Amino acid sequence: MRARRTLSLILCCIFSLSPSHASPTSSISNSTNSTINALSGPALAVDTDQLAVFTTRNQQAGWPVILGTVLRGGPTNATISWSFPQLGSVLCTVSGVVNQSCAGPVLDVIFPSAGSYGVSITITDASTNALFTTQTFSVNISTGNAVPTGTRREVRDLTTGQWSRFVQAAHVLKTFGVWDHIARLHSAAMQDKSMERSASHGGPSFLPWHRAFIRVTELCLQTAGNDMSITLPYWDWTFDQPSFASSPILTDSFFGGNGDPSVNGAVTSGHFCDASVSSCPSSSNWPVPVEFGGPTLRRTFAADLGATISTQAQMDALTAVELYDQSPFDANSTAGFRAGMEGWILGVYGEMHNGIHRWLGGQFSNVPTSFFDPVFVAHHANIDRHWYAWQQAKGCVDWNDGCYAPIDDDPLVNSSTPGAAQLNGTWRIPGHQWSDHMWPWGIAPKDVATASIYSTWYTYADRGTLSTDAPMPIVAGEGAIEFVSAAPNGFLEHFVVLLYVAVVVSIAVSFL
Ligand SMILES: *[C@@H]1O[C@H](CO)[C@@H](O)[C@H](O)[C@H]1NC(C)=O
Ligand SMILES: *[C@@H]1O[C@H](CO)[C@@H](O)[C@H](O)[C@H]1NC(C)=O
Ligand SMILES: *[C@@H]1O[C@H](CO)[C@@H](O)[C@H](O)[C@H]1NC(C)=O
Ligand SMILES: *[C@@H]1O[C@H](CO)[C@@H](O)[C@H](O)[C@H]1NC(C)=O
Ligand SMILES: *[C@@H]1O[C@H](CO)[C@@H](O)[C@H](O)[C@H]1NC(C)=O
Ligand SMILES: *[C@@H]1O[C@H](CO)[C@@H](O)[C@H](O)[C@H]1NC(C)=O
Ligand SMILES: *[C@@H]1O[C@H](CO)[C@@H](O)[C@H](O)[C@H]1NC(C)=O
Ligand SMILES: *[C@@H]1O[C@H](CO)[C@@H](O)[C@H](O)[C@H]1NC(C)=O
Ligand SMILES: [Cu+2]
Repeated sequence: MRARRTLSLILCCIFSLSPSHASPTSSISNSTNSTINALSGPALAVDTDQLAVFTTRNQQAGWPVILGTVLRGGPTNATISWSFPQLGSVLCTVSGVVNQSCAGPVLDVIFPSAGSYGVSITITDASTNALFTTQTFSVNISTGNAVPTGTRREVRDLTTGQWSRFVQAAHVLKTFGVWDHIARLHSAAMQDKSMERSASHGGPSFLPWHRAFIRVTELCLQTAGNDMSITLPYWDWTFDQPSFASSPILTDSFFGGNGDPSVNGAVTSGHFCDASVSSCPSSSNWPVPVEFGGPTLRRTFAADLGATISTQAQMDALTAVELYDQSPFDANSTAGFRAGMEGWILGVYGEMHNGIHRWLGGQFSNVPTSFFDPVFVAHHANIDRHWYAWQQAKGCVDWNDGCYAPIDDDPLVNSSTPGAAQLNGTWRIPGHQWSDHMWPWGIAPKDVATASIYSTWYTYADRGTLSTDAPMPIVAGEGAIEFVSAAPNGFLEHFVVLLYVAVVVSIAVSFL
């Protein structure tokens, strides 16, 4: 007996209309307006009366540095141009769209090797071309991980101070456009699909792609909070079974509760909510772009009647699986740790990762919008924790012993593998094999799945291990409070024009 279930995904195809007035700016210089590293509040690269610039600190070579801006005053229609002299005519990922000219309020760029790189940013009035401000600063890129090994803890095990530093850092990223930049990338990763296997979901790279993705987020949170002790909290949701609906994680103490059906499912209280409703403090305002189901964060708990939450017994069974993945290496794989954890082996392990997304509803229930809900990082840190524990239990040091599949030149990938392409005479599923560059940053599974790498980045503390971690400022300075409230509402909309077309895709999920 096979039943069918349809998981609806809204795929936002992003067409960029890069502003035609965004021209190279190397001819403009104004040395009196160049300030290097005036730091206060979060660890900002620039912090002047006119402009604040966020830039990921402690990033290693080959990984993306995300840059975001807040203008204080200035033209309502501004042209924001960046240049990276040592990189030459480099392309950027602007507001989630790859390979754009480096213009716009938020973008990311990859510095290929370690060193100190100059960055200059010039802001002009788009209508008059009048200079508003120009700043230069440096970004220092390290050879490897430059952050002390962190400890990721269960949400409930954070101290009150740690939880509030995490919340505040998330709001700083929101203010600088960085959170939404990351969220748009998570959305755009859905575009690259072959046989429903995308760059990030429905295939072997599901686990390494998300490990890299949330690690970038973690470094941004540390920068925003000027605190290297900030780590991603994980949500051990099987622990909340059987009374999942009363999980304290889904209350105003942590990630907030259900949406209010009378206001279209908007979340109206807690740390991430719609401040146009009186029960939501203005400092908790968490707007979501309209094209991603905004303008508010929405949730509709258990509205998807088919959504189920896997149990601890199912999780225990899954973590005993020896094989990482197997043919056809997609959502139809009927065995293997990856497919089970993602939630495709329903009859044995339940819905795992997918079930949590569906049960919460709102933005979180659709892949292209899910990162706009901040609970994403705690959910995916938990998925990553289980993979990490699985790797450690098997003694994984690399792909050997079934620790990753498909490996490079894997004979299990052939002409009948869905979505396979013949490259240089070998059948491959691009973006998913051990050394393949994963979209969009070019980081490979081997860059995150080798024991010597991931075990030096962070470890996971068992649930119930109460934290005593002290803050570790990156630079001497105060908290980030100033930037949580300083940003004018809607400041992002003035600068970049993006057109989003929603395409509804259905993935048929078969289960026994
Ligand atoms: C540089 O800044 C000064 C001081 O505000 C201003 O007078 C001058 O016009 C600026 N130069 C350019 C080239 O915009
Ligand atoms: C971006 O450009 C680089 C270099 O031109 C190219 O190798 C890469 O495939 C491009 N990425 C995308 C997603 O188009
Ligand atoms: C901003 O200025 C540019 C150049 O003058 C113009 O084309 C564009 O329509 C303006 N955008 C807004 C939102 O005013
Ligand atoms: C920077 O430039 C702007 C616009 O030209 C000017 O109003 C401001 O005074 C300058 N700031 C400094 C510190 O020179
Ligand atoms: C980068 O390194 C240079 C020289 O080591 C140092 O002066 C500067 O403060 C550093 N910048 C940042 C943003 O850490
Ligand atoms: C899974 O198999 C079904 C047929 O059983 C097929 O229709 C579907 O396209 C397959 N999905 C993927 C992702 O290969
Ligand atoms: C392709 O690989 C699959 C899985 O390893 C295998 O079952 C199948 O027989 C192979 N097909 C061909 C044509 O080699
Ligand atoms: C293709 O194969 C040749 C011969 O084995 C090798 O030299 C070359 O590097 C390969 N190219 C790519 C892109 O893998
Ligand atoms: Cu997810």
